[in-house]
Amino acid sequence: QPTGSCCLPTGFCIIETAANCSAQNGVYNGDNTICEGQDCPIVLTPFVDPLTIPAVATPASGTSGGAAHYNLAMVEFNQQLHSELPPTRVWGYGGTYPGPTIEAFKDQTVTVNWINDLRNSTNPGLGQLRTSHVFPVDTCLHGPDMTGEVPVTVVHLHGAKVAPESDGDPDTAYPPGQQVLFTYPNPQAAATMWYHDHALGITRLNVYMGLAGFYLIRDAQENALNLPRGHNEIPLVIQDRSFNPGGSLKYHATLEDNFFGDFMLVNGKVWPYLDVRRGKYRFRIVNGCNSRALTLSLVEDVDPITFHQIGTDLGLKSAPLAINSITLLPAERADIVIDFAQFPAGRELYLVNSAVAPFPSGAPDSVVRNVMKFNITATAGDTDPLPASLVPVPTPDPSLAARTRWLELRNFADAHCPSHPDGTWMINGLLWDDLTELPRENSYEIWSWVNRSTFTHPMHIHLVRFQILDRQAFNVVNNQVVPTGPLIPPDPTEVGWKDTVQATPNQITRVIARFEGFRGIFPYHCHLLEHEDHEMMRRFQVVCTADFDDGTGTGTPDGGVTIDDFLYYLVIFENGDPGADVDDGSSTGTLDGGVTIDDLLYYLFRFEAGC
Ligand SMILES: [Cu+2]
Repeated sequence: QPTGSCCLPTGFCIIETAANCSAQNGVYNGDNTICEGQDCPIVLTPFVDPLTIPAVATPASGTSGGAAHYNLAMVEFNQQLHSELPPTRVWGYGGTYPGPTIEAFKDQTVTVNWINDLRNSTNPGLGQLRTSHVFPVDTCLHGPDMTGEVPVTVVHLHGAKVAPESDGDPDTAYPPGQQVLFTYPNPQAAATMWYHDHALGITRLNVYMGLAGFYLIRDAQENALNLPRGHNEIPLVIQDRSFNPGGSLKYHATLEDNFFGDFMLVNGKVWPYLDVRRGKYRFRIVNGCNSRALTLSLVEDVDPITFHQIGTDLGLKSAPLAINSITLLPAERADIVIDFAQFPAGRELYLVNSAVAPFPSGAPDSVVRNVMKFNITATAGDTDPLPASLVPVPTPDPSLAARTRWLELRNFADAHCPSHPDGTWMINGLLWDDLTELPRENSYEIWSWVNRSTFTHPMHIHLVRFQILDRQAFNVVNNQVVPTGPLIPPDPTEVGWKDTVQATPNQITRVIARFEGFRGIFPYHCHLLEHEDHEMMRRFQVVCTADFDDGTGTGTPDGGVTIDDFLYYLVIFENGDPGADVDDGSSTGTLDGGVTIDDLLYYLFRFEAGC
């Protein structure tokens, strides 16, 4: 019997006869072929594993869903990601991937002791504290050029209104054996948030290993709405991954501009299925991919099935929106309701993806279509109607904006690490240490993302929630951006409170935010993790309301409150400059669009206090 190389579904290659190869579900490559040089694809059967739902985190003290304290350790362990794969080494908070879901309530403080206990053993607690990463670390990048191969970590609660010292400053990532206590006061509306690693220069590697989990904040307003809840409310984090033969996670050997995996995982399972009751389900979806965009639709065969979007990144929409598909870039969330009561028991529906990678200019064969499957059972579910309206979502008045910032997204040759052939994505050509955005506390600002590329960059601003005003095309004339054409309103699925916006190619995307809650320095960045790790991340500083000038008379805050600020303010107050609007008489820093004595009094109060 002649033999040849045989690709097994596990990705391994063996020398076998054709008959023995096919008996093992292998692909026979021909008589006398050899394994060397064979790149055997891993073949996994879709929809054979049930969806796992992350456990709700158990507090060390306090109450889940209210004020509570948690201890969560980042640990290394094995977890089976598909029944046809051996267990895979992953990292997870609290020993699961994804980590446990933290249930929180508006204005009730959660504290978490985040422990970096990554060890070179998949038995948590055993082995030595890690001094190197599972993946190759690019020690030329900002971050690892200081921390080396060590798997430093730091947690960012994405979407949280939180003080800078608990925001997960990427610069403060810490090595195995250390821990930090973060405080989340939750002064914000109900939303689907998620926590994930944010270590400077290795976020892509740490998140890829599994460091992510849900943080759901609820409030009385949402609870008063009759939305699907309990076992009819399920969070779904969608992430693409690739595997080596044997099931270990596969990632690039060197830094590349993107990572696109071959398989789609939902809550840590490859292509899972979910048995559903005949009724409504609320799914809180996070695009947790490193780089891959998702355009999600629900199909039985080809025709998309209508479902409802009820929320955006940072809260509920004003009313449910009937849609057939939704596009989410990494870190964006969608809160959706699917009504399975419209189908008889036994029917099978599929959540599928149609977004090319990179988005939106990738090749058609870059799409990973399968996401997950729903099996409709005979059991009755939640058949209550959706509320016709949800919560008020007032759009901030653009005329209140103290300033508009122009933020150009461009690719440059990498001066710091010339070995990177794809160059580096930068914001205004500036770096992490260039602190040039200093919004005043409580002021509104419009940030214009000017995307001079053919890829969509999901731009995330920490601390704040914002709304998208519009988009506009531009021409580049003599290397200057010249806006052209009409202002395009945001897609209906983007209307609502956001913390991450699709800065679309060759367009100016304008968002408006109020910089409120905390003063201090926070990051803003592209949420394509390969870009974020490679300079597409900068910082802004929320400064005192009384900080108006640096002595140059140009209205440039400098992070301090001195007589310069007072003199500058007096001039713009006297002129009735709209920028002098700092209060509406309520002494809360609420703007009213007019300049009156209230503003001067509030200014004086904040000036005297020095903030
Ligand atoms: Cu980017």
